[in-house]
Amino acid sequence: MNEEKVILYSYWRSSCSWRVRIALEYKRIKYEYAPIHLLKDGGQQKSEEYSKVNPMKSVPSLIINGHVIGQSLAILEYLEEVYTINPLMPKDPLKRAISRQMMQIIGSDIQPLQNLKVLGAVAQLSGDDSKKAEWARQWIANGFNGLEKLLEIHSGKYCVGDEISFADLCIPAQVYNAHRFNLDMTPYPNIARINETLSSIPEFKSAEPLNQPDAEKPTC
Ligand code: GSH
Repeated sequence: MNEEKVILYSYWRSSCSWRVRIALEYKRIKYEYAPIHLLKDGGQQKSEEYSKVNPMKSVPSLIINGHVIGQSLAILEYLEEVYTINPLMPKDPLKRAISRQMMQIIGSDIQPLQNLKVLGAVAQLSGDDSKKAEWARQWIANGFNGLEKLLEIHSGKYCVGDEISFADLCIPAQVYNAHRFNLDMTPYPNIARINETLSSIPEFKSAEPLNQPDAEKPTC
């Protein structure tokens, strides 16, 4: 394996970067934090230089073992396969499938619809900036409705039983965004409970937005 410095391109408030930060902390992988400001300079993710790192012009991207990997869920899978210390998936194949099902509700069915560029398009097409929050709330609720049902069946202390898994890594950022867009969390007691439990785990704490070198005082 080509050992070299591990670099994470990240933005403090990026939900996809947040999941990867938790995994890096959890697996005790030391890394350099390379901030990409998603709003400054028209969005540094769109720069020519960064586009060469990540052709989708988004964070996170991880430089590791001589490779560049984008897409947060692909990064999680890589870390889990290569760094076997502190596993982030159960051994049981069914539990793994359920964890991925939950992870993809957030990673594929919610986050892409409330991403910065999609919210920008919503505002542009509707000609109404206030539609952004309404849109985001609608799609977060749509995903949370399904996720909450699955948690009623499968959760224990964490999303799938009592073992931390990929699904848990996706919870904090999505709940943070739910609050940011003023979604009423009352219908989601399991999501709120698991988020609360996760928030006291040191590796989850270190990955929080306000603990990142590029953190700013939230303005919205
Ligand atoms: N599917 C990608 C992943 O999981 O990594 C999504 C990445 C993504 O949407 N990242 C956001 C971003 O960079 C931050 S959470 N947005 C920039 C933009 O919308 O211009």
